[in-house]
Amino acid sequence: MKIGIVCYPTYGGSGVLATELGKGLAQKGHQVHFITYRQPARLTSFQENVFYHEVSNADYPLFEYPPYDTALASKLVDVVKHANLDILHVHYAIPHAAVAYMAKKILLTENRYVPTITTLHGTDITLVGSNRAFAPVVEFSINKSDGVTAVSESLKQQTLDYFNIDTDIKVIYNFIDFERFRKVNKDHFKKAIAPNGERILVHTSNFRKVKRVEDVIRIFKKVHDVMPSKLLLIGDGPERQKLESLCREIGLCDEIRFLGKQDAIEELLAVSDLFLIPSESESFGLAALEAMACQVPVISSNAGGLPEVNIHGETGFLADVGNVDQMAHHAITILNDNDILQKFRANALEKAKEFDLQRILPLYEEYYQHILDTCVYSNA
Ligand code: GMT
Repeated sequence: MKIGIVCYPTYGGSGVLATELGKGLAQKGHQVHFITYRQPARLTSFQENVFYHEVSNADYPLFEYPPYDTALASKLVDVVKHANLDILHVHYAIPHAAVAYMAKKILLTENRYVPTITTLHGTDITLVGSNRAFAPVVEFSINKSDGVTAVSESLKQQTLDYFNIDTDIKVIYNFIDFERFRKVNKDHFKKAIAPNGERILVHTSNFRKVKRVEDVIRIFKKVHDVMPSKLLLIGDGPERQKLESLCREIGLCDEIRFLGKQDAIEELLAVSDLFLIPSESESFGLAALEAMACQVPVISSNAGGLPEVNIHGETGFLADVGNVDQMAHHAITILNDNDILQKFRANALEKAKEFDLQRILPLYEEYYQHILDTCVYSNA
C-alpha cells in the first residue's frame, strides 16, 4: 500500500506513535509518506520505503497567523496525486482531520478519491477538541473520515460522550517496539545516578499542567522521607520553572534531576525502579507503556485510559487524580521490598507484551484494507 501519514513532528505521544507506525509499515514493504512541517523527531535516519514531504508555509506580512491548514491541504493534494497514495492516515484530529477532508474534496473535483483515516490521540478530544472554539469542526471532520480509530476504550467513550458521532470508532491501542524498549544492563548509569544504591523514580512528559508534575515531586518527597531515593524528570515544557522552584522550596534539589528532552529514554528507564504518571487526563499513557516494557512498574492516576494499561495491584497501582498520599503509599509498598518490586517488574513486562508493535501493526494494516474495501464515495 502507499500510505500518507500526517502528524505533529514533535516528541509528543501522537507524533511518536505516528512515526513509529510509519516506520513499522515501511519495514513490512508499504510505501510510507510523512507529510508535516518538520522532520518528525523519531525519523532520524534513512529507511527504505520512507519518504518525507515538508509543508512550507507562506511568510507574508498580512498573516498574523500563517495559514498552516491551507498549506497542508495543498501539500496533501500534491502528494496524493504525485505519489499516487492509496490512503491518508492523519494523527490528532486538530487540524489534520479537517484538512484531510478539504484535500479529499479538492481531489474529488479531479475524480480522485482518497479515503482518510483519523486517529484520535487524547487531547484532540478531551482538552482541545471539546473546547467550543474547535468542537463543530472536530465533530464534522470525525464524521467525514472514512475510518476513525481511538487509542483506548476510554477515549472512544469520551468521544461518543462529547460529540454526535455517526461513524464507527475502532480502538487500536498504542504499541511498543521491544527491539528498542527493553531492560538492558546499564549499571554504570545506575551508579552515576544513584551511587549509594538509592531507588530511582522517573517521570517523562511534556511538563504541561495536565501531567500534574507537581504531584510527581510531592509523591517523591514522601518516598524520600522514608527511603534513600532519586527522581529523574525527563522532558521539558511550560511548568518547568514552577517545578524547579518547588524542588528548592522542599530542599530536594540534589535528589531531583531535570534531564530535559532525551532521545535514549530507554537507557534511563533501564535503570529506574518506578515510573510516576499522575495525569489529570491521559487517553492511554504511552510513556507508562514504555516504562513497563523496560520492566518498570507504574504508579498512576486512574484517569482516562490509564487503567487499561496499568493494572492495579499487578503492574503498579492506581489512585484518584491528586491523591498524592495514596500514590506515595503505593510507591513505598513497591519499593520497600525487593521481592515485591521484582514481581511488579515481571507483571509490567507481561502486560506490556499485549501492546507489542508486532501485534498492533497488523491491526492497522487490516483496518486500512477494510476501509479501502468498504469506503463509500458518498461520504465526501
Ligand atoms: O501526552 C501528551 O501531552 C501528548 C499527546 C499527544 O497527542 O501528542 O499524547 C496523547 O497521545 C498519546 C499517543 O496516543 C497517548 O499515549 C497519551 O496518553 C495522550 N495524552 C493525553 O491524553 C494527555
